[in-house]
Amino acid sequence: MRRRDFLAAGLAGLAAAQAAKARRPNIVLIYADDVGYGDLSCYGATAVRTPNLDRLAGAGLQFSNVHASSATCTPSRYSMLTGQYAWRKKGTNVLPGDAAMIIPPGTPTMASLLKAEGYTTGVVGKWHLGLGNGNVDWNGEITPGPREIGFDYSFIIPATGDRVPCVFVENQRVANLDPADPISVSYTTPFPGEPTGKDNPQLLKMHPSQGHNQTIVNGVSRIGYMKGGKSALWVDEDIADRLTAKALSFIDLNKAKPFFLYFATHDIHVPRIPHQRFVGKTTMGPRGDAIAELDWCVGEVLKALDKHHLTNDTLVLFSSDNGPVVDDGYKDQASEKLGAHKPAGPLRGGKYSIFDAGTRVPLLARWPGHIRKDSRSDALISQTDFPATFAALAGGTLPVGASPDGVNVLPALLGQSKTARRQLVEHAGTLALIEGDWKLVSPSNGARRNEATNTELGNSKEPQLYNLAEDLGEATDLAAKYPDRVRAMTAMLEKIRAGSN
Ligand code: NG6
Ligand code: CA
Repeated sequence: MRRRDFLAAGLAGLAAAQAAKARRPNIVLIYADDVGYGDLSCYGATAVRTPNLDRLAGAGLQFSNVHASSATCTPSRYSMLTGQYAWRKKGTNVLPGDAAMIIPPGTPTMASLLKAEGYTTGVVGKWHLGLGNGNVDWNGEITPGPREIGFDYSFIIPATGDRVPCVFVENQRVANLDPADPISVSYTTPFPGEPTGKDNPQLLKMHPSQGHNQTIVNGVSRIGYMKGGKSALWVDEDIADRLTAKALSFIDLNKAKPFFLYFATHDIHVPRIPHQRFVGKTTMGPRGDAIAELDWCVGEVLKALDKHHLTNDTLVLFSSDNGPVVDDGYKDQASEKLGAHKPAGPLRGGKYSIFDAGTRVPLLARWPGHIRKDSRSDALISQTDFPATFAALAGGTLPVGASPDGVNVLPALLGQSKTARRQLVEHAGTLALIEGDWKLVSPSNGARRNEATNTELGNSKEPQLYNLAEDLGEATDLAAKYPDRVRAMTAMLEKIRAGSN
């Protein structure tokens, strides 16, 4: 080729590459907390209406066989961000609010992979992956944090709504902190003079049913002790508004270039204290009203995308970090007012459980022009697949060692393929393997039930085998009937556990 032709070809190639890059969608991942498979009206709920989530479902693809990696928050989030099953890594169980960050800086995450492809990345909402190196000074810069694993912008609840410190951390500094009123946090020792739920129940507007009886913030006692930071303390009733406002301003500020927003709502985790606007929206008390509030948050994001004419250029995903729980430690009438609502829909178990309700969660995906509206998929997908899938969507390749347990499920996510994974591991204390229609639960010594939350955990000293195609509710254990299948699936689970997928 002559030099001029060579240059022209090169330029054309560059233009094509740029055009291809220009078509890459923004990604908004809305990640709810403790929302069960039966909690949304598009998944069959009738006691609560979720019109915005239903609109999202109707404009895109609704999945029926998608799993959080684990039946609690921290491990699910760890797996979803890194693409590595959390059960492979020690220290990834539910964390206290003063824990060190469990994703080492530099680990490839869904955020860093997209950042490497030119996306501006942000996280707004619940973090619960630890911050700092183990001895956080909440009054200075908190590092490492989201920035060190690929987020350009962060506005986070450090752990959970029920754990101290009850403050937002924006770009790794406590937001609205008055330096004259520094924050101290301890998970072992109360601060003299600071009221606790245990000793001052008369100060509470919501009482614990289990634990949650330490420092009182905004009339609610929490897990852990804190003092100081008065101007920075959140007001539970305003959390959804505060987070949604930050999510919308991130979209507004970054609308000109590809962006990735991980919007991790506080709803519907305890303490469930929705804004007055949502109180009484359902007959189910705070748990139902928190679902209505969550739906509002989703609606605000969809409206903002419409307003900025970004709807057709944005892949919106909605999912949850683990299954549902009714009483999770506060007396909020969730059990009394549940009525006929089935938070797990047809599934057995719930949050904390190795039965399917622990990890099988809603997933909605919308990208007009790319995902057919009003479609359904029963492809088997793990949230652990998101990093590899997002990287593929952005046109990137995975660095060696990145996302070791993730699969690129882009064709299934866009509805172009009906199938995704062949198998997947569920985690809730013990492990379970789903392979096609079958599910094997590994034997364990864990309790069968959690009496405090009234959950069937699903543990048994014997292996259990279920046929999910015929028995989605895991009512009939077929292990005794099919010992060969139990043996084969046990061997496969061992192989995966040993590290080869
Ligand atoms: C439990 C808490 C529960 C919730 C959960 C973590 C008690 C009695 N229960 O230990 O309220 O915080 O941890 O939830 O303290 S998660 O969704 O963040 O995993
Ligand atoms: Ca959760």
